[in-house]
This record gives sequence, C-alpha cells and structure tokens, in this order.
Amino acid sequence: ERKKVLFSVTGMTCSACAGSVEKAIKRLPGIHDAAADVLNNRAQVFFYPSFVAEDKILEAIEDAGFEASLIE
Ligand code: 9UX
Repeated sequence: ERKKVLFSVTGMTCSACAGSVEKAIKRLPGIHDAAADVLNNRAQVFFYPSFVAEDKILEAIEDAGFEASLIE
C-alpha cells in the first residue's frame, strides 16, 4: 500500500534547492515520487512503507543540508 506524507522543509531558497531535496529523497528505496515546493517550504512524498519509513526520508533531507519535520 502506498503512503503519502508531507514534510516541512526549510533552507530551500531556489528551485535547484528543491531539485536537490527531490533527488535525495528519490535515491532511497521504496520511493514512488517526491515533489518539493520551494515557495511553501514543503515536500510531498509518495512511498511504500514496507521499504522505507518517514524517519529515513527525514534523514535523507537533512543529510542533503536542509531542516525537515513531518507535517502529516
Ligand atoms: Mo541555488 Mo538553492 O545556488 O541553494 S541551489 S540557492
């Protein structure tokens, strides 16, 4: 079953930043899609919980150099 979560991401100041966030998330296993929104400081992620969890996604965003927290 696919799951959708929304993260708050701070530190994205241009569309390339958003691209970096998306790339970092998509490198993980079990990610269906990721879309980062620089204007709203959000990243929406569709993933398969059997393969990856929220904390791993959070970690990937932070390792890419951004602050992140889970919204819903
Ligand atoms: Mo453009 Mo975003 O240099 O850091 S990638 S501002």
